[in-house]
Amino acid sequence: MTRQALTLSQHLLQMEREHPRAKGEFTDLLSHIALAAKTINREVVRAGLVDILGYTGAENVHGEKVQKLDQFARDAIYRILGQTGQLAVLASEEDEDVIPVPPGQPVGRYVVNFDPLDGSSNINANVNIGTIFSILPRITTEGSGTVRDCLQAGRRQLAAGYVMYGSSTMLVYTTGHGVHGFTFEPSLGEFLLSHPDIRIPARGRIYSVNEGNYAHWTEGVKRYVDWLKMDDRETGRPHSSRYVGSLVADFHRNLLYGGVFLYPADRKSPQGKLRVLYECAPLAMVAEQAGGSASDGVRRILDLEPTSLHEKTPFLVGSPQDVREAELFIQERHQAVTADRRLNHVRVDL
Ligand code: AHM
Ligand code: MG
Repeated sequence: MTRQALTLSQHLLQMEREHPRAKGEFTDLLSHIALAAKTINREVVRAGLVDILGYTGAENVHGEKVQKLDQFARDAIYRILGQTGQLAVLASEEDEDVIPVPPGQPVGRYVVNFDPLDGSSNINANVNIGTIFSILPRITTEGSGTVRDCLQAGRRQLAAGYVMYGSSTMLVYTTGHGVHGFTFEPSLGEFLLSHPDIRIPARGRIYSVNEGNYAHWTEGVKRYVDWLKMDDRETGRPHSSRYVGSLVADFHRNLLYGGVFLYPADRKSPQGKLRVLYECAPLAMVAEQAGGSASDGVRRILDLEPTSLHEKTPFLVGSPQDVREAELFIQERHQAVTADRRLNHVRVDL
């Protein structure tokens, strides 16, 4: 017997019926994100064949070299979402200021913050890369949307998700009703529901961090990672190290298998490397909706109130028990972890 998988559009309509507050216009926005993802995917898979790889020669606002595919992805998202009439304003990791809706388009009620192509240093090696998106309600009431609309705490997101371009291309999203994953079927040109209602394991056996930064870490981070590598069968250590260097790929694997991803603050990058609006807040919403958690070491990522578009934050995300342990080490409260790991939960009784 063959099973008929739901397409993304069918699934979005079903979600609208089950959750009537999920408005049609919002569904329309997600469908257009999927369309942009297909367009970007087409270029990503062709990248090795056509002369599209390599640098444009320009630098983005972070002083990094902009690669052609980054720019293509940014333009595709702007062009396709800009036509929906749903947007008040956009902000992207590649742009210094907010991006107004295209001239002639009506000003809508939603805000999209996005990282067009995350992990772009991996493009030339044919390693997974991704698009990350966050949808917020507009809060200003007059004229075009402004930077205030983009600078909202992550807990106000209406939807968030990512597309991962890899051995197969996947779109994973949440609108606050669980996390759902779709795999792109190239011959149909459709995203098909392959991972309904994803739940992250409460505890994992994987840690993902760039250990090349070890010398720059705080004592708490060093102790945590050293502790994960210790041999202790009773508490399931050592853990395995897995680090792609593409956030979407590292996050996605840990979401399915369980584990923790860290990009902590260090002496070189006192605020960490990853950006609140384009990377951390959307992935934090996905993680929490899947039963996981996300923290800056002390605070919940979704409660951070960003004050500038390109603000960075230390980022711990993944299985809730692992994230809690990492927090305790980072806060130098690791005695609370060691005693209780056997009980399969972390006691915080200091
Ligand atoms: P990017 O937005 O410039 O691509 O940088 C973000 C990427 C993440 O995908 C990844 O987790 C991180 O940078 C890797 O950084 P590092 O090379 O320092 O480990
Ligand atoms: Mg990025």
